[in-house]
Amino acid sequence: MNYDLFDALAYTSAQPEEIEPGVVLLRGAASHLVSDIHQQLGAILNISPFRHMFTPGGRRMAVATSSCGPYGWISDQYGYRYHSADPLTEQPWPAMPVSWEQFARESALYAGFPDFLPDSCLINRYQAETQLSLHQDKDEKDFKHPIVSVSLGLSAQFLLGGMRREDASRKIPLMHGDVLVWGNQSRLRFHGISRIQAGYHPVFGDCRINLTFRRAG
Ligand code: MD3
Ligand code: FE
Repeated sequence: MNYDLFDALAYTSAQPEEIEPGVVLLRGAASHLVSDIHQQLGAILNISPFRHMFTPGGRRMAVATSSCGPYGWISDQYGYRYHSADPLTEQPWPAMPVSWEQFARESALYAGFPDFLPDSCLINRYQAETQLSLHQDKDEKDFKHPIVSVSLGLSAQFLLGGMRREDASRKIPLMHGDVLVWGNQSRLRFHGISRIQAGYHPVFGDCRINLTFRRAG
């Protein structure tokens, strides 16, 4: 599949917004890729289905996760980390679809990160009433690489915090097709997702799906 974000953005009215230094919001930028993503996601989840991981402290996570690409994010009694095999199947994670990787690279390039080569895509599923509390993403080896996130299905209120947990956070609505790229001075910002409201999305049904493309290793 041949997808060009630069072409796609030319057809959408929304302009890229730098909502904080190092955080670029591309409203609706993934819209053209939705049916491709939906189809490929089905194939990925047939190999590595959604599951609820446990925190190192033994709590079941409300967000269900899977991954694709060379590395997947895992959490268990030994900690949070990236691993090259799915602990559920003990097999490598499903391959990252070429169209996804291409899209993540183009989004990063658009936001000013020309050398982004993702080696992991974490797939999060939120059902109604699920939230993700404020945290930092710091399990990756090198924070010079950005993270690209794609929101799909039900909308969410994204909480964009500061560099310290106690800093005030801004609420930003994230809708189906929205893309966020964050890096540089914002790479270690605290962030989270407010409780998801029940609803029904024509393609993704009763949930919100978020893809985050990362350079883990
Ligand atoms: C962080 N996921 O998987 S991604 C995660 O929507 C995670 O599923 C959330 O946090 C989700 O670790 C949010 C989007 C995001 C966007 C901008 C940020 C995270 C950010 C800016 C700074 C720090
Ligand atoms: Fe995060």
